Amino acid sequence: MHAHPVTPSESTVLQVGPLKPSLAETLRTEYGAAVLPEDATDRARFLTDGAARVTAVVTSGRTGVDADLMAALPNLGAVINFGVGYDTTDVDAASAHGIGVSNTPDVLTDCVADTAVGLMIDVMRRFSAADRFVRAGRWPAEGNFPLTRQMSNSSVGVIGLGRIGGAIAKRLNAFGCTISYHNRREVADSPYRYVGSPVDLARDVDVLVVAAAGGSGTRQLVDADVIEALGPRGYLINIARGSVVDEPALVDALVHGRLAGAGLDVFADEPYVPAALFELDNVVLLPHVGSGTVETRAEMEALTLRNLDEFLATGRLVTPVVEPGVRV
Ligand code: 8YV
Repeated sequence: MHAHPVTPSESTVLQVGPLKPSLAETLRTEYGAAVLPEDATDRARFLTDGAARVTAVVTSGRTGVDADLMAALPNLGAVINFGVGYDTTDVDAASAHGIGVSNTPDVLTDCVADTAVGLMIDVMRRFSAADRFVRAGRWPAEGNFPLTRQMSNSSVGVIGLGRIGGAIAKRLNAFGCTISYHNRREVADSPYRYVGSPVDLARDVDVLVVAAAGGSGTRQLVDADVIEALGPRGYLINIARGSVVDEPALVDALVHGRLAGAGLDVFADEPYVPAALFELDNVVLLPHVGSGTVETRAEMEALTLRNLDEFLATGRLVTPVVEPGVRV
């Protein structure tokens, strides 16, 4: 139970964008939260009547809060994000206004790392394609499924050796993989080899795993040159954000056999996936499910509410990425 008193007339928690149904329900019943209307006219009316009462927003990486919405909410003190990635929220604008931003780190690390390993095994061993082969009745008709590629003992480059990248590396280490990485900065005391550029990393490895945060700093970090360097025997895994990869270049390389395959949980324009990929058996396509287990989503929900409770009670956040009240 979250014992926050509901005082909508003085201060309002605002839900921006769809949220996990149980979280939306708790926000509504226990915090008296309002939901920002999607429709532009309704939204304008809501903001005219109630913008000044909003002190905290709860949103997710799917929606976020842009600079315009922040400017329209004069008493906003915190954007509380369900999810570790907050690239849809304008953190520079938040800092400039002294608006805090929190996310949900750590609690989803294991599930997202599991997803990366699952995608890597699936695309290299072609399990999903082999499953389709069995279901289509092709085994009796065509005999053995074609041979695939060994995943264990392969060499892997991780782009972004943060919490999730580190958890992926740890798992792959147990599979006998040789791990190197590229990161904004070399990670002190890392057991893995640092490579100064994504192209040089891609040239060296069988598999490139994208685990870097999204946002302007990593936009198309994996560009056409990186994909070419990975080459026709290379695989790309992305569990981070579609924005980190030049998606048209990736699709082109896959369609024309200049890349061996890809395992993708994230896309540039979700929920839309380039239709050209549907035709290919050397890609595994997931609908952004990396953190999507009952256990992890419950922990993300609990951490979101802990941030909200802390903010409403003390003006601080439990897991801030931008501290509230500090104008930068
Ligand atoms: C989704 C994720 O954000 O945490 C992240 O950054 O990508 C996922 O966990 C989650 O579905 C909420 O949008």
